Amino acid sequence: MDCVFCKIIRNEIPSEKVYEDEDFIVIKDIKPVAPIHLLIIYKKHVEKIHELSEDDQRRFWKIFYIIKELSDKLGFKEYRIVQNNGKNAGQEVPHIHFHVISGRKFGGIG
Ligand code: DGP
Repeated sequence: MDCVFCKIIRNEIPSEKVYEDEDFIVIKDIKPVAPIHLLIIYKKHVEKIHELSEDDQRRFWKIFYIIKELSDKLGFKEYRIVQNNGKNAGQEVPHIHFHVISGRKFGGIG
């Protein structure tokens, strides 16, 4: 599959991985917008939230565990989570992922 995140998951493209389990990997974003900018990527190729099956949805509880683990490990306690769904929402890579960004002050969204 010609998807950049699938290639990263298969180790065909190098990335700075900070976490991995059977369902998710977490890498550093190649274009960070803050000192800490992580991408939590679902290993299965699903584009958007509304395409997740019930089984997928049950696996997503782990995102909260991963964020807590990484905030403890990397030492960030205040952070923003961004999840873009679809081109008009700003999604560039059509493979579901969550941005976790931290290390500077953010304003309101919009
Ligand atoms: P989004 O716009 O929500 O689809 O965010 C996609 C993000 O993925 C964007 O911040 C840049 C990042 N990205 C794209 N290609 C690569 C890559 O090859 N490696 C890494 N580490 N990040 C990438």
